[in-house]
Amino acid sequence: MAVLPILVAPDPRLKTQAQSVEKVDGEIRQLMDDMLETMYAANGIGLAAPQVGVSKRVLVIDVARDDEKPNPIRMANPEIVWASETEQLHEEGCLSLPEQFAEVMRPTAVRVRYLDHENEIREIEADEILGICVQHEMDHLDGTLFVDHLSNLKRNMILRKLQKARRGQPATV
Ligand code: GNR
Ligand code: NI
Repeated sequence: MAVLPILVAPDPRLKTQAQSVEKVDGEIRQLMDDMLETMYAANGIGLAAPQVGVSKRVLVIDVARDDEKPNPIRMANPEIVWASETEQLHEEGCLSLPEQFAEVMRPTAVRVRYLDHENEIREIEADEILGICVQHEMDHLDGTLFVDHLSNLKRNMILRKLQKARRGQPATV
């Protein structure tokens, strides 16, 4: 297992469409486990492979609270097979946009088909924070950040704040 560096915007690797996985093999399983370790170390509830510089359609999620037992979810090639008509606003953050938050409108619930860590096809219906998180992570696989759902004005405000916060900080890998 390994904690990997998390890319921060603006980085062109966060804007890139990720490639499907042919099969969930030992290498992808290792990537999933490294991503989980990285996500837990960063106190995140989800992480997508592009955030660690890997352009593959792989993501991990754990929305269990600190007082609950961990519930890691590993997905490759996730697809939304159904989305509710109703949408909801919810405040989002992103490890690649540190300390920035905004309300994003998304379907209230989705049904997702994916390959699990044993290369088995699975489907889950996700709502509440899990539904939001899985949609947020799947966006990363298409090079989309939560700020891309906002008005140009709000997006630019956040990106400028981020640049200002980073100015003078040492560059990271
Ligand atoms: O840790 C995270 N919290 C979060 C909160 C609200 C909506 C989405 C998220 S995902 C984020 C981790 C992350 O950046 N995943 O890509
Ligand atoms: Ni994110």
